[in-house]
Amino acid sequence: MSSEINVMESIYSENEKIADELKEELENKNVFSINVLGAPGIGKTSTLIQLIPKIPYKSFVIEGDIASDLDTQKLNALGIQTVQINTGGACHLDSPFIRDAAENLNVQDGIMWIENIGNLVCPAEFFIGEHIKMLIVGVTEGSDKPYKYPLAFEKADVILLNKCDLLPYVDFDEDFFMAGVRKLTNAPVIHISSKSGDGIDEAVNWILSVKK
Ligand SMILES: Nc1nc2c(ncn2[C@@H]2O[C@H](COP(=O)(O)OP(=O)(O)O)[C@@H](O)[C@H]2O)c(=O)[nH]1
Ligand SMILES: [Mg+2]
Repeated sequence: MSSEINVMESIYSENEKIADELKEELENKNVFSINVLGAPGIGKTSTLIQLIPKIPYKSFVIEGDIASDLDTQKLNALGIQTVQINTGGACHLDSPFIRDAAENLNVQDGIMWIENIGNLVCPAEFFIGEHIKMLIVGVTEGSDKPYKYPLAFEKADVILLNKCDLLPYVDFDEDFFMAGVRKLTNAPVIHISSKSGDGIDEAVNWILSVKK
């Protein structure tokens, strides 16, 4: 048992060490990095497609998926410089993956978006050199998610509540959701729809207000 703990501790600390170095390298290159977290299908790629054209800086995207390069194809077709990471099963991205991908993208002077593997558990646990974590949740997931997945909310610098165009059709208890969120964090919660584009300007303004 204790050797298991030691191995886990050394995996975490090696990841953290590389993440710290990577963050410094990114700052030297004037790159601001955003780690995008959220469940599968919640609209991470759709939100990037809405946000990126409205950001007055060059964007670089790292797409994390267990398999396939479908999102990368989609973004590249829109002229967004994107590189794919396939973890082959791992449930989160770690900093060595990101360091290699950033080198591959030759990032400089801009924003590096990292679409993490779709889930609300492991990606929240790993610092991967980012400046901020952007959590995307949705009205279709149910209002109990802050209660069930607290770490993702606690770690988020901003929370985008997506698919608000579907509010009339789903049972989403916003008061219950917000009460759960506010027990964990004071991070802003921005209502968006990546289908209609509602709320995207507010999200862009928030990102620009924190960008270094
Ligand atoms: N109605 C609605 N559908 C959305 C919205 N955002 C994403 N979707 C749809 O949800 C599905 C998954 O979106 P995607 O961006 O691929 O999610 P990801 O897996 O988190 O990257 C797609 O069919 C999108 O068109 C939204 O705000 N409203
Ligand atoms: Mg995606």
